[in-house]
Amino acid sequence: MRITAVGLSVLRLPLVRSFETSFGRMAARELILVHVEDASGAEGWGECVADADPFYSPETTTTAWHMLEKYLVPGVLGHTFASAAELPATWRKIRGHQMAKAALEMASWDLDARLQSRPLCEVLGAPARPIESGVSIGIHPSIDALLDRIAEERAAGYRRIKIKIKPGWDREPVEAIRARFGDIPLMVDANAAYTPDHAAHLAELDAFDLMMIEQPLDDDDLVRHARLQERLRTSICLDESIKSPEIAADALDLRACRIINIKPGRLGGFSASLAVHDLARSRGIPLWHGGMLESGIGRAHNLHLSALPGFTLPGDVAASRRYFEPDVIDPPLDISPDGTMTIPPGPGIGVVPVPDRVSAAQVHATRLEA
Ligand code: OSB
Ligand code: MG
Repeated sequence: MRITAVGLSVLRLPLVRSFETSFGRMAARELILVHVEDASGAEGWGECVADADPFYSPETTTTAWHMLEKYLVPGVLGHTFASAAELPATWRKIRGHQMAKAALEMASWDLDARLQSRPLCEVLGAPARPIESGVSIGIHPSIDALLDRIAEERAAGYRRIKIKIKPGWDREPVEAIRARFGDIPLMVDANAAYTPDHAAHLAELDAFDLMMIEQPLDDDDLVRHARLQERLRTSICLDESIKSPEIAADALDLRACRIINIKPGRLGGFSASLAVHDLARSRGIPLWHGGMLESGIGRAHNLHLSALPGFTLPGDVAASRRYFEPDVIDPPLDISPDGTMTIPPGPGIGVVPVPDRVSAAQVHATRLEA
C-alpha cells in the first residue's frame, strides 16, 4: 500500500451519560478521527483515544494533533508499505505519543485489511468469534444510584461488572453490590488513585472475591505495585502502567500484576499490542481488552483485536448506545442477550463513519497529501 493522503478531524461527541473516574468527570468525548487513503483509492479509519485533558495519560487531543500533523503523517505520506506492521519503523526516533502513533497505525491496519478484502481480526491473526463484554461503571452520587445502574446493565446482558473506585468510594459500594447481587463477576478500577500507604485499606477488599483490582497506584510504580501485590490476595491488573511490551515484561518479572489490560492506544498500536498479547500468553497471564469511551470506529478496532486467543476475560468493549446516541457509525454496535458482541464482518474493521454525523460533530479538520 502507498499512503497518498491522510485526513484528520477533531470530533466532539456528547456522552449519553457523564462518566466519573478517580481523576474527574467527563461529559463529552473529544477524539481525532484519522482517514488514510491508498494510491488505489482504498481507505482506512482510525481513532485517537487521547482525551481533551491529560488525566488518564500525558497525551491530549491537542498534543496528538500536533504530533500527527507535524511528525507522524509526514513520515508516512508517499511511502509504500508491504504491511501495516512496517509503520512503527517510520517513527522509531520519536519518543512517546503512543496514542497519536496508534491512531495512524490502526487506520493503516484497517486499510491493509481492506486491500486484502479480509476482516481485520484475521489479518491480526485470529478468526472472528463472539466477544464477551463487560461494563465499566463510573462513580455515582449514591450507592442506591449505583445499584440501580448495575441492575440496568445486567438486564441488558452484561455479566461482568467493573466499578470505578477512589478513596472514600471503595469498600462500601463493593459491599453493597455483593449484598444485592451476590456472587456476580465483579472488579474495581482505581485509575491510580491510591498510594502505598493505602495497602492495609486495599487489603480489606480481599474479603469480596473481586476478579481483580485495576491500577491501584501510579503508572510509574511497578516496584510499589509488586510490593502491594505481595500483600493482596486479590489480583492486580495493570492498565496505565503498561505503556510498552518492555514494561509489560518488567511488570511480569517483578510480579507487579497477575492480569494485563490491553489498550492499543496506550501501547502505540496493534504491533505493540500483539507483542504484549504473545508475551502474556506465553507466561499464562490472562488478558482483557480495555476501553477508552471510543466511538464506533475505535470500538470496532477493539472488537477485532479481542478475537485473539489470549483475551480470555470479558473486555470493556460495550454497545454504542451506552456512550453516544447516535454513534458515528450506522448500524451501531450492540450487545447480544448472552453478553457477547459480534465483530463487524466485512473487510477491515467492517464499519465506516456516517459523513453527516462526522460533519455535525467536527470541531476542525485538515487533509495532508503526498
Ligand atoms: O481506566 O479503563 C479505564 C475510560 C476512560 C479512561 C480510562 C478508562 C475508562 C473506562 C471505560 O474504564 C471503558 C469503556 O467503557 O470504554
Ligand atoms: Mg482502567
